[in-house]
Amino acid sequence: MSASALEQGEDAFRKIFRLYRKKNPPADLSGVLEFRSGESRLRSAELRVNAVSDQDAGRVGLQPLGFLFIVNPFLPGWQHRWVRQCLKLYPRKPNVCNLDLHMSLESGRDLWDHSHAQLRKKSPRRRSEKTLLEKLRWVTLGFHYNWDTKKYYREHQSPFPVDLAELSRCVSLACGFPNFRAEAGILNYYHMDSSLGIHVDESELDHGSPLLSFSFGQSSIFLLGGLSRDVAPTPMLMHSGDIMVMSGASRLLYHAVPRILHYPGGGVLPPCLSVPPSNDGPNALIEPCAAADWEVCQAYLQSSRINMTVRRVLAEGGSFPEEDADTQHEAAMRGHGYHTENNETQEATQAHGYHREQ
Ligand SMILES: O=C(O)CCC(=O)C(=O)O
Ligand SMILES: [Mn+2]
Repeated sequence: MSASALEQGEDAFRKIFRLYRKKNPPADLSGVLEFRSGESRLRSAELRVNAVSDQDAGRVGLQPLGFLFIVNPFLPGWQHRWVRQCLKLYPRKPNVCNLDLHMSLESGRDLWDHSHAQLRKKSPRRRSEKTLLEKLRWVTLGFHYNWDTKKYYREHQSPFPVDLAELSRCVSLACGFPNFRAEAGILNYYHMDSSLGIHVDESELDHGSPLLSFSFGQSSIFLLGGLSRDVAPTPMLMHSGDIMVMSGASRLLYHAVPRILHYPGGGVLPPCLSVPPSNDGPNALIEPCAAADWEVCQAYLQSSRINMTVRRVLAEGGSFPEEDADTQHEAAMRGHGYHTENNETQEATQAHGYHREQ
């Protein structure tokens, strides 16, 4: 990109971010990669259980796998189950979410209990007051990411959900990463005006493991850039059920989500949930989503997108750097809502923890 195109403080990535962030008039999407289109720039591959590892590929001179995009591999009815987990189960304690500090729920009630009746009842346009579920912005799992210090702490962790760990194990294995371990998860909850700022995920102490990303609900434009923000990013469409694997050289690339959009055929899941039991493996880790639960999820997803990223934090045999235990404890508590910061301010400036790009 020519230097003259760079306004002050405007790098190549931010220029593209702003282009796609714009709603009036909306950006022309003809340059955005659509993996379902079968266009010639893209090579497609089936998700294979015995895929080659980067290490093995390197031994025979094949380029490493790098960035992988898997077009929705979920069986009918299964995206619904993951969506239900993201809305009903994962926001529960001991997991951590952006509403922890500000939530004064009656004892025994959680976000779902609090919101489901309201959500089911009315269309978003007719609801003046947002439900708590609609105010949910992020949930952290496993080693809880600290948004203030941008670190993980040995002391601040809870058990990683077994079902999501197993999904992650299967996907990473199928992509040739047998050593992946789900140790931390960040779930991002987006609405139609949300965006995720330009960032690199480098807080994990092991960058040798891939980062797995699962998307559900409305579609989004995902920008994948380079090792510096001076590299103009490639825009691509991400739809419900799609999985991205950032591995190898792509693990530390700049990326962002400038727009959530209603894309024809992209984000809306079919209403039918009744998966015949014969289609359900005998050992299914998560139960089907009940019709009543799906009504709530569906109302939520009409104008929302959910993304789960799963990360390995520690290298094989690795450990957290030795820090003074008090410092660690204090830092772990800070940034997770144990201090009295105003939620509105926090939400406005830090909707997803990554700073907002305008
Ligand atoms: O929502 C997405 O697709 C990206 C999420 C992401 O980059 C993150 O959580 O670090
Ligand atoms: Mn990221």
